[in-house]
Amino acid sequence: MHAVSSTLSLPEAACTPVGSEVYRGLTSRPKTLCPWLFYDQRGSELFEAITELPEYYLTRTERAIFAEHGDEMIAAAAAESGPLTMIELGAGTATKTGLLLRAAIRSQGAVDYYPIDVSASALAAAEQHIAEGIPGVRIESRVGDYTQGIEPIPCEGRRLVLYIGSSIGNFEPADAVQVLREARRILAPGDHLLLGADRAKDASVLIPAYDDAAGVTADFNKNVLTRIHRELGADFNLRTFRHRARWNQEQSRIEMHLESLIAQTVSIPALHLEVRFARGETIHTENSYKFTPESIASIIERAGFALTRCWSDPRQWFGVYLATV
Ligand code: AVJ
Repeated sequence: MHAVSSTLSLPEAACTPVGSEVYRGLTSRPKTLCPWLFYDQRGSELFEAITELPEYYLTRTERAIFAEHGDEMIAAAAAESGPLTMIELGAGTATKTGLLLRAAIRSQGAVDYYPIDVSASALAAAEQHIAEGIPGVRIESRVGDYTQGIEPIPCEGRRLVLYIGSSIGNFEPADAVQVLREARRILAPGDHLLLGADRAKDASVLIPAYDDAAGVTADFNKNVLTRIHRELGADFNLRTFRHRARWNQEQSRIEMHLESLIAQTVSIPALHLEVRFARGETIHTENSYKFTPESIASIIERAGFALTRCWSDPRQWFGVYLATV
């Protein structure tokens, strides 16, 4: 037997990204699981469905801001000296980016676009719908985890890094600063970051956005248990867990939890793990931070950027921030 594996007492599955995260999270107190676990194929479909829910205002509000101010955003980020090159972190299928790509094409005729995402299939979908629908985009996608560093991106003019959709809200503030610092490393003076971040608002608007009447967000949250069943053999009974969305006012974040409705032990064979739940105990599956203009400005500035402009919608529910290095 190989020396390294003989010293490890954990089974092989505990060394895969999913296995090690599930092991870490379900042996922690309180129990947690990282939001990236949501996004298997079914989870990605459920997220797309969430973005179309009447209660989930984020996606349509950000899109409306881009529709209204996209040309100004591009003009503010561009320089006389050359074309703007666009880079998108966590691009996914890049459905919202079209408005900004079109704005760039209106101003400079064509645009180089580098979407980065962990999902190769999402990037393939992005390439396909952009090639079909937006002539003038030269697209070169990159598969990878942008939080672990970004490869340099060549360009003649200036770079604009897009980090939209309030993905930044999944990180604790200190980690959010780190993520933006990673982005800043590939930028030169005069390059820009365009950040979309949800704004703090009344709980009566926030809670339904994360606990919708049709139950899509509940299915999205519970899908993580289905994934652990499929990939690690866990015998979760979905009927004994309930979706919970809470507004944590002190930390200015929505928290999603899965609450065990009974005292129970769940076994996860691939991890040689038995997980005990008390009745009412939860797995904390997501934080979605909500920002004031001041709190997001602080994160942007701690990451070494200077905030140059911001835009919002008439109800001031969502914010788009332009910053430079
Ligand atoms: C993709 C992280 C922006 O926090 O609103 C949607 C994910 N979770 N409904 C968010 C999500 C529950 C979403 N982000």
